[in-house]
Amino acid sequence: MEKFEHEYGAEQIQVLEGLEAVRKRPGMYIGSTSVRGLHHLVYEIVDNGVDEALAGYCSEINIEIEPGNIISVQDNGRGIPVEIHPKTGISTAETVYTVLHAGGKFGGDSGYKVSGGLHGVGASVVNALSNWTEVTIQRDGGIFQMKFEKGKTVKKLERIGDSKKTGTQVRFLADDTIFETTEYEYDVLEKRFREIAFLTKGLKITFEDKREEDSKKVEFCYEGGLSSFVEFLNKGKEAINKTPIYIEKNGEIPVEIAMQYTTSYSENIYSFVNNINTVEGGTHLEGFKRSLTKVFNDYARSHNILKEKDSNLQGEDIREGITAVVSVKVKEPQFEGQTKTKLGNSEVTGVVQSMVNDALATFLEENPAIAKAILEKCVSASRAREAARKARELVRRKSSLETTTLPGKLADCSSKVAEECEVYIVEGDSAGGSAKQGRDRRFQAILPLWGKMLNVEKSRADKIYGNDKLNPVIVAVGAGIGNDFDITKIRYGKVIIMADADVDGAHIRTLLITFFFRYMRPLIENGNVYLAQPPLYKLSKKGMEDVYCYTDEDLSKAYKELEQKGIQREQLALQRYKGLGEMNPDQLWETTMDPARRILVKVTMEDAMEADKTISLLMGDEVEPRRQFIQKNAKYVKNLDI
Ligand code: 0RA
Repeated sequence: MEKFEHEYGAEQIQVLEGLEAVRKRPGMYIGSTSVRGLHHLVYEIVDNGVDEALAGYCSEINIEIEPGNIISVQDNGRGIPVEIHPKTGISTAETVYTVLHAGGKFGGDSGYKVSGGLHGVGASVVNALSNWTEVTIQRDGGIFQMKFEKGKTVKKLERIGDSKKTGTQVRFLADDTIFETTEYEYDVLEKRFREIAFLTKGLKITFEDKREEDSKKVEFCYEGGLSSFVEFLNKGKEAINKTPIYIEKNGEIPVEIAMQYTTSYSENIYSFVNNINTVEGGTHLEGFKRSLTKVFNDYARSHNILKEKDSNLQGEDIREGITAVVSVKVKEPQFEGQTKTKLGNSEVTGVVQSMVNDALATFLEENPAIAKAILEKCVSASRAREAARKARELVRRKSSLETTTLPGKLADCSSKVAEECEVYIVEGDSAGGSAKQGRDRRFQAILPLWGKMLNVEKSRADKIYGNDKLNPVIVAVGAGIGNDFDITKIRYGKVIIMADADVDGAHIRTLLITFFFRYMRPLIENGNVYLAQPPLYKLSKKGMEDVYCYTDEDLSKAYKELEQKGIQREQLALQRYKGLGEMNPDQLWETTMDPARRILVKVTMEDAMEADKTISLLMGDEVEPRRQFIQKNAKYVKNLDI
């Protein structure tokens, strides 16, 4: 066989064993074999191009999804070196693709490999988990190419032509015997590439999806870097400082920060380490927050905004309405936390803190009007916090005096063991009624929502307590809100949002998720919030058990399966559910509430951030982005009353 014409030396055997280990335990290298893991393959390859850009040699990365879910990533960097590597006796390029963790070590000393990190496992892992990989390098006046199958070299690096350009192109097809799916999600990739472009000032990234007839193409390039990122995040909000405050320092630990205050009340700080979103924060974020608190308090004192008798502004007062992105590059990052997205390196705190101390203090001195506007907002936040505390105490005092403290409409469950209890939050009285009758009252509670939904965007904590729609949710969950939220006090292990599968349902879902994200964040971080999935269709026929379908794909699958059993489409009655209210209590139990049969979707932090952004866009002060959003989503938002 041609494939195995060369003999294996000891080095090569080690290589094959290494990649075999990756194929045996892919999860250890890329997290999982779900669609997330699949996307990680792309990020891994793109990261290599980003590293080349960070080293100053690459200005453009072109990514394509070709028909058949083949990924192509082309950069215009120096090209992976092609000469024989002294350690392995094969080309450096082949070494990079076949030796585990070979990325930086074999590639020279140009500060290579700072991006990545979380799953910065190297191109060899992508190669091992692909049906085939093809690498084409332009360098030293030539075009070189090599090919692999499931990690094994099937065509060694060979010069196939001439070229005056330089760069690297990688094409690969993920192995469908390893991944649950090999279908890439355009939106997920697009979002990540935009993020990378924001984080890598000046780098041009193009992304084209060629899987369908009419291909989609986007181009990202931000000369403003993180400032552009912050402006993007604040689209739809009214800015207090029109130009984001921008801080950059390229020392031993490079730090880049942009921040902008808006008239909103939420705090949106995103942090990154080596271009990875540190969702759980860490030492870099700690340094930033400490500095903010110190610099603004110092300024307020020295400019007599805080009088001697006044107590200091608290961190949360100073962060109200802030949108910031903090990005650091750390050589050997230690990631901690549940999802390994919390930076642990203690040396980073001081570096960020002292840098922000200097830069921010200078900025405030040079821009007194902006300093004044921001501090006015901080002071009013601190007053609101005080008012909220009083409102809360009032609620507490009331609840200790009254016997029935739970909301009147709540149909509670009989169990008092939180872990086994669930509360269904249901929009609409008729659905609430069906849910109450259909539930298993031992462990399922029902809270129908009524009253007017508060615009979470424009409200501070003191208003939230008083809102007739949200207050019952707070009392039912039983663990407070904001800084007082205490997850050990929750009365239900699962908080399940049950809304219709239509536009209004989507609206209430988004609002509730945003509310939980802003006021009970640990509930989402801890995975306690779920979405119920009511069916969209029912297929029925006399003498046959009803078949419920939750998506359009489900429906066509069901038709096909029934056809194989000899039941034709024409014999079936199709009911399309427009709302939960159309189901009787038994049906609701069978399809949406019975733990043995229902589908629950856990709300992740990513979902929550997305919801938060949608709400900002829909509820914010500026009309233009809202109009644009509605136009773009016109087919979904027909009945949305905003
Ligand atoms: C190390 C050294 C050199 C190039 C690269 C890495 C490199 C790797 C990748 C991976 C994807 N695209 C890439 N582009 C460049 C070259 C060192 C030199 O020319 O002196």
